[in-house]
Amino acid sequence: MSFSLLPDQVDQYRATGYLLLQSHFTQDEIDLLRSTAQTDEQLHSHAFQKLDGRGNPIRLSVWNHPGDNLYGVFSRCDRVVGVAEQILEDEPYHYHSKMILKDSQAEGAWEWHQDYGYWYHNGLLEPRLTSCFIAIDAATRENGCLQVIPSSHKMGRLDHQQTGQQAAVEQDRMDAILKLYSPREILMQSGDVLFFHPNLLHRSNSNRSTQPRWAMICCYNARTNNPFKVSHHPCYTPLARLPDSSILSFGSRGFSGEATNNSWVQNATHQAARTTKVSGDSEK
Ligand SMILES: O=C(O)CCC(=O)C(=O)O
Repeated sequence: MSFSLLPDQVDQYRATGYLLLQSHFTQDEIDLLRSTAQTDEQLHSHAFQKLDGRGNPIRLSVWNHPGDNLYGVFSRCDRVVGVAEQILEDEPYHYHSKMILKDSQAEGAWEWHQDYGYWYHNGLLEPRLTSCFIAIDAATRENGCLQVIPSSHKMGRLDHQQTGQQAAVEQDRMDAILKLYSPREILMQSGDVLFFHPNLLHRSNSNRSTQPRWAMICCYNARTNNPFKVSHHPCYTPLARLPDSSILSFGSRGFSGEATNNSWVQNATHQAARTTKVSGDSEK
């Protein structure tokens, strides 16, 4: 029987802006994902660095379409797409996925931001998207787990400003938010997943540990929220869903095992896309 959320879990997502699902993937499935990613030259050669507000780099790879590779199987499997469909109450399509390569001792941090803070500029009229953070490694306080501000998605979209090479919530507003709301650390075991709303405020610290904290984040948009203009992320593209059993039967084929993959989002494009408009600009 395929996985589906209980009504309480949907309510929890709507109330807090996120939902943690423990052991959503088995250790065999996650071990396969980790070993495939570790040895995938294409994944690493397409990775780029972004600087945080203190000038420290974070490393990630971003791609638009789920290819004929193991990452594509994860992002198309019922266990993920089915939850996205329940959350969005609409047909989800793959907006993009990224591999966050937070290595041991990596100094880069993520600033407080909402993903819709910059996705808005891609022509999306509503924040009817959801992201699925798949913990490949355990995420701890020491290795820079995700931090969220529960229910912050209810603040609506906030203005962001360029901070290093990231878009971050304007500092005076963020200071005010932190006086009133308490961030929560999302501690995760490998195989856990976190679904979160695109207006949920989130960040993460640098990795001060000897353990990596890699994660794959798959982002979905609702079919009826198709962007009104072309951007560097796709318009509605039907998603070919796969049964959950496909993960283990597919085996270890990453980007390097594919003939070609033209859906990489390169550093410069991603960078430009995260460059935000200043407050009060004409897009408001
Ligand atoms: O992996 C993390 O800690 C945060 C990633 C993130 O916020 C993003 O990709 O927008």
